[in-house]
Amino acid sequence: LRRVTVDARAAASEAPEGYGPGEAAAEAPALIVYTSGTTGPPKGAVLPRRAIAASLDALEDAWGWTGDDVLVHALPLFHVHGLILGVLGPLRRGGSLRHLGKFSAEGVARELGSGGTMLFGVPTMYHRLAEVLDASAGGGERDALAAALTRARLLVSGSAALPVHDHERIAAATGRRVIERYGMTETLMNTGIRADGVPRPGTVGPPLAGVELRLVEEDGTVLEGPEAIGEIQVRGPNLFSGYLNRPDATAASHMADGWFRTGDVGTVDGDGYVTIVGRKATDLIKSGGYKIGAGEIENVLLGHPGVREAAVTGEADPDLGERVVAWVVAADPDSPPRAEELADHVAGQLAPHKRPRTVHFLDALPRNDLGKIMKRSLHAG
Ligand code: MCA
Ligand code: AMP
Repeated sequence: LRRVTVDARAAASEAPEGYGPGEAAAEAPALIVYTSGTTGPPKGAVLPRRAIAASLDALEDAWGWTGDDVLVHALPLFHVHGLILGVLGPLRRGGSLRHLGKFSAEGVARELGSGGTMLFGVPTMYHRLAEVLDASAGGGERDALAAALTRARLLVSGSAALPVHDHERIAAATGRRVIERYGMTETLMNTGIRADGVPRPGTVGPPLAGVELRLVEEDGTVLEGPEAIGEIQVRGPNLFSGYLNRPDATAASHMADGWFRTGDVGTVDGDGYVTIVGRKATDLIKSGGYKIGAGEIENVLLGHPGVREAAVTGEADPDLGERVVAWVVAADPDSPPRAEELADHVAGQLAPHKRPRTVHFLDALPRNDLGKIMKRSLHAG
């Protein structure tokens, strides 16, 4: 690639007020990252410079992240994980990044085996690494991967829960523990296992420096103690400044005193380690680490001429964590659209990762007396 050297100081006179060289205002928006809700179009989370700096510096503290680190990953660069942690992180520390372009176990082995020090990934990627490590016939590929993972300084998983089974398979093959951290587009990073801390598979570690975290009951009661299960709320310099042009959604997501409602349900043990046990909204699906709103897909399916009614659910999937499943009543039951046609329709209008991986055709959707679709009984089916 051609290398372009930019003289930021020389360009200063052309920069708009507040965006020249040196530090722009801490509250100035740095990025607007879109995130799916349960209904309607995605919302733009406005992330100020302050939040990005605070979150990356908290990770520096937790992981001893320095300019000597060489980060390896294959994350998409349009989300917090790949863009903020995966690109701005190395830039802020003065370190470097080797992006694989497309995820592969072979690419991970190559880059961690030749100087990479840290690996960031979503659970689907670690699951795929565990599959290679497990393969008895893996031979050279398996051994090269095991050696590369063993050499790395830090293996970090986030964006969704890494199943304990995958944790254990990687530990058995490499003697190394993957550590988890818990974040969200609106809050950036909330908790994480420290590099010098005790890894505990299934937990996401204690709150990062500067982050306050509490559990709250449905009625607003703040819960205490290791037995408590409640909604995780967070407060700190890592939080976004609001949803773009959506004061209603911003207000709905915040408590009066600055606490943000994550919608995740968790517990906190005696050492402050947080475990995520579920999520309040059943209409949010996490597939391959991507957050996907069921309502958004239902609306697009309903726009297909072959579909009369549609409901979308998330079902457990060993590779993707959850997979998008569509339940469809065809406009003409005698000639329903093909499942691939519906998947292509969603992939074309929204994004390929939002396409249904399974389509079930039904004569009618189960509804309660108020006409609301009973999604839980679809799961049972
Ligand atoms: C397949 N493809 C299609 C179709 N079917 N394209 C169009 N129409 C179709 N019907 C294409 C896809 O575009 C893709 O192409 C290729 O086929 C494979 O697609 P897919 O099967 O979906 O990919 P995969 O291999 O299953 O992906 C697994 C993955 C991916 C690599 C783990 O899910 C991934 O990158 N996840 C990362 C998500 C993430 O970064 N989340 C962070 C959110 P092509 O290969 O050319 O693209 S931030 C967050 O959660 C917070 C802050 C946090 O805590 O981190
Ligand atoms: P997003 O809105 O795409 O940024 O996704 C944020 C959500 O991902 C959180 O609210 C959690 O539900 C989930 N998440 C992120 N990291 C983890 C983790 N380590 N374990 C479990 N869930 C996670």
